[in-house]
Amino acid sequence: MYLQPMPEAGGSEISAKFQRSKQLGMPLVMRKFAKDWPASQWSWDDLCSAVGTRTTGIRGNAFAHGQSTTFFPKPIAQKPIADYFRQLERNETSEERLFAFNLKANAPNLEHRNTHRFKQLGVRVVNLPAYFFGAPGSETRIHYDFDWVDLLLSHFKGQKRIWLFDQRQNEHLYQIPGTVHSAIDFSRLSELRESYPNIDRLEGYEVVLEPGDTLYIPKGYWHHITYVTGSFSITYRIWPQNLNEWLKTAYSWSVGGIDILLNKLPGIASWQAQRRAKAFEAKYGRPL
Ligand SMILES: O=C(O)CCC(=O)C(=O)O
Repeated sequence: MYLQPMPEAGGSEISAKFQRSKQLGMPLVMRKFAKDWPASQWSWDDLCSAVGTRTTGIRGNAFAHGQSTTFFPKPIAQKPIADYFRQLERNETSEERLFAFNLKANAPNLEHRNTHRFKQLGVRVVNLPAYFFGAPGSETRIHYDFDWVDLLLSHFKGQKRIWLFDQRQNEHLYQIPGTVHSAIDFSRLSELRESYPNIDRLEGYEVVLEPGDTLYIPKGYWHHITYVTGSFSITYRIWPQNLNEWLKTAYSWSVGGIDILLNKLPGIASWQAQRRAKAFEAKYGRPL
């Protein structure tokens, strides 16, 4: 696997470099772009008192729990959110994450308005921030977002390492047919090299995000996240900007929505799993 450093921009060059990256569909780290956002000031104490005694479902390592094709991994535990935040503050190693968490609903007294901050980049974002928390050692498994939109991920606490791969890498990633997921459990990458030899041909980008950085993830880019320390980020989606983009996003939501509904019907999920396993074996000559 070959990973090159993610392209970067800082200070006054950010807007121009972002426009160029967006045109080319290339990722970009904008160092310190979000350093003045309210979220940069939140201490763990602030976060704990803002969520009060609310509890939530904590996600884990999807592969370890046999959920490698589930869109939203199922919770592995229910716990008070403040207790989880204290674990992150103490940097306790675990697989525990909050994935696309709705902090806005759980901590309404914090200042969550950020959409205006992207004017400098010349884009409008959807006012639906997704919050991502993770303990050191936890991972968000490799995937790309099914709705085919550009993402802006701003990072506020701790450090996390992100690997990005473009759509030309789909076969090297052993994409599971009909999903936005890969068959490879990246937490066991070195053990899996022999069974998945295409891993050695993978080419992508790597960055370690620091508080205040914002990462532009172009549509269709695979992302794998390793939490280095207890940390959190907020992702916004950029509104589609032309008819083509709207059509592709609308199509992805319709197909994704129908898929989610169909999978609730008895027998459909296991039938889908069998179909995927067959298609995977036909494509890669090895079982899923
Ligand atoms: O940071 C993470 O853990 C996941 C981020 C992600 O998947 C996203 O922003 O779409």
